[in-house]
Amino acid sequence: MSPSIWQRDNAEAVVTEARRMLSGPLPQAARRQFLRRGLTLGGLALLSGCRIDDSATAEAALQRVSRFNDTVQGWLFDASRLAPTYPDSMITRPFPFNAFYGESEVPQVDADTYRLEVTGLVADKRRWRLDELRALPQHTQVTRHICVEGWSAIGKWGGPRFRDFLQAVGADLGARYVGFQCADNYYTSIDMATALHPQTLLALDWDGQPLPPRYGFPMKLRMPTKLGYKNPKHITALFVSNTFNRGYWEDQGYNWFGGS
Ligand SMILES: Nc1nc2c(c(=O)[nH]1)N[C@H]1C(S)=C(S)[C@@H](COP(=O)(O)O)O[C@H]1N2
Ligand SMILES: [Mo]
Repeated sequence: MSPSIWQRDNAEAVVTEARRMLSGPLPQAARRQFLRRGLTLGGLALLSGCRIDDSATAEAALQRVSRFNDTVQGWLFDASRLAPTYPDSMITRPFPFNAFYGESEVPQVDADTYRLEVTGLVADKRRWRLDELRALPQHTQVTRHICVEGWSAIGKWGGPRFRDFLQAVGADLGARYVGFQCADNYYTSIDMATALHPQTLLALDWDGQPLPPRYGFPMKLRMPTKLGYKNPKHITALFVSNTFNRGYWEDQGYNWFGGS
């Protein structure tokens, strides 16, 4: 699909979504109160008594705002705009570790038996060994990783461009999403425009060395255009799809697009 068609489809989606939101069941007074309380979950709890009086309805309203946000972010995403890069001297040392568990529970993946599973809308569903991924042209980038928990750090990642990999497997580049499964049962999914962005790397290296286990061995998807939780570590399987899938943190309320 050409970028202009992609943008037009999204523009229509934005208008439809905005119209639905404005005519939706959220009454004006409740809407004002909702905004005044800063759209926090705590604030939502205080809303009992108004017409959004059950948490399922309030949650649904919030979800709708978040999905609207995804649409707008997808629409505004400029596939040719590059995230800032930094000199090696600015790399954060030690680079922080983060996961939904502690560092002692990092999964240990065996390099020799590892195979990346590739399914969905791809011509070639062969599993990939690490040396095959290393045979693709390698790129190195020093970029800033931003975590929603309030920290950011500069790191150096290397590996093939995800775009080159998707082309190598004959992926349908007009499909909407790419989803990921990880060795620690983490999962997430991204929009195809970001998958094809020139700075989106299938990172095999950190700071010139194979990714240490804590940073996602054997491989993570590194996207300087997205927040930390959208960058899956320890990827074991990926799938190209037109069906929307969420993610580990997204299922707990984080915004799906997660642009940074
Ligand atoms: N497989 C997996 N990937 C993950 C996570 C995780 O828990 N498991 N956490 C995410 C979050 S919230 C952040 S901030 C980054 C942390 O990456 P780092 O350990 O390289 O700093 O990994 C992201 N990817
Ligand atoms: Mo994060």
